[in-house]
Amino acid sequence: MVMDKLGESLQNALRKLVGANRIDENVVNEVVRDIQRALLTSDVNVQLVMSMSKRIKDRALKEELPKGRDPRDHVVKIVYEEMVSIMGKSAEIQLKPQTIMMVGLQGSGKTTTISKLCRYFQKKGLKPAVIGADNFRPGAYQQLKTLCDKLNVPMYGEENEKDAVGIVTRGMKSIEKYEVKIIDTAGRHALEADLIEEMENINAVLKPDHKFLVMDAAIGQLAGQQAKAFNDAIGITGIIITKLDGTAKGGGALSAVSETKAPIAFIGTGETSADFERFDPDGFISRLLGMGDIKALIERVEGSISPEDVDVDKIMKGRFTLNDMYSQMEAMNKMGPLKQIMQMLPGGLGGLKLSDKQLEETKQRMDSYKVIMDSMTENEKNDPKIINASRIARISMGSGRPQEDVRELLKYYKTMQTAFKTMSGKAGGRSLQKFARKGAMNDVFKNM
Ligand SMILES: Nc1nc2c(ncn2[C@@H]2O[C@H](COP(=O)(O)OP(=O)(O)OP(=O)(O)O)[C@@H](O)[C@H]2O)c(=O)[nH]1
Ligand SMILES: [Mg+2]
Repeated sequence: MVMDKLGESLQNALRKLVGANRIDENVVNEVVRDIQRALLTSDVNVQLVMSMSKRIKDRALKEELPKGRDPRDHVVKIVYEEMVSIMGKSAEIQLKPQTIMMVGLQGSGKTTTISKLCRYFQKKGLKPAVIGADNFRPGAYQQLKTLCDKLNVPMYGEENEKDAVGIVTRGMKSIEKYEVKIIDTAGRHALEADLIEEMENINAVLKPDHKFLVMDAAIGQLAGQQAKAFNDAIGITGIIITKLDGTAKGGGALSAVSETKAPIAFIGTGETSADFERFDPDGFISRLLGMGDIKALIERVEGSISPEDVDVDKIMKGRFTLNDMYSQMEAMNKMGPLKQIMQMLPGGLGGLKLSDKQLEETKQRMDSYKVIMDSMTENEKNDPKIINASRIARISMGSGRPQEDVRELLKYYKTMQTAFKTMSGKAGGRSLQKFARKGAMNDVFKNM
């Protein structure tokens, strides 16, 4: 994963939170300290880290807990929101014919990023073409040509021609009929007068819709100053941060540009044209925090899981069928890797430490249960009582699983059914609903 060190430290911090018995000042302070350390190591600006920590603490301890929400989830949500708020904004990219000029310092990744952009637009059904206007670095023409050839993208260039503006003018005629025109320009080791002048000249003839500044993530928070300098010089419409895969300073680069006017358009996460994605702060942070889709997860924990997923009413009446169990497994699968869900779930499960091997076995077991259930009839799934020895034999044949696996599934189903029945007898609706949502999965693990 990109920025996995930062991700790991943040996830460890959140795990403490999720595993805590209750949320109090001590827990919040400890978690915030961990988050601070993680962000500072990732080169996020100290001031930014401090003001964010203060907001997390204030909100976690003072904000009124929305009705029915688990305090742990509330704090997780606060951390998530505050993390999103310190990241740069996402730039809008329209899927229509457009001209894009690439600028940036030497070696920042402009040329490589062009091939990534071509692939991005190709996949969106738009035809890209490229002009190589880097007349500064020897070999620049050939590098771009090779990348474009791989993607079957036409490239206009003039080897050994020194006049970049001339190349651009002639190039624009040559690739006139293409929808997305991308222009590569030369990099320099610093933003000097001659680079600014060349950018201005190309800018003047090209009048591009987008001017993308390409920056290497390894510069960390210096990305802020660089973005500002380029923006002041020619006006940037979007930023592309590259090489997020190769540095621990990515957090610094991503957060530093949030101060500048230019939003982040894309991020580069590797050397091939596929290692590229639109920058989306929400998705990015939720992945970084290891939450898969944190929103879905929190909603689930908050109790708003969709009725199709688990029919709580039915379960409350004591009719918990194999179909319900199946839906529950499906719902779990939809939510992403088991491990992430476990880390997120409050109470019991969050504290249950299962090894990767155990988790893998559990997942395989659940997958196998699904295969077995696929070989059952609707009647059998709705009324598992009727599954006798001959039916077991048939289901085993149909699913290609040993009969003992079918028996084990039925046994597991019975355990859960009994648990539901007991709950609906003793407890009120709320606790049963909670059980239906979380507790049942607890059983999955305890029984295995
Ligand atoms: N790991 C990794 N490497 C990248 C990424 N983007 C670019 N690179 C590498 O960075 C190096 C420089 O990339 P270029 O695309 O040539 O950079 P440039 O800005 O065009 O360089 P100049 O034309 O010399 O200014 C190459 O070795 C690329 O493979 C990325 O997202 N991840
Ligand atoms: Mg280049």
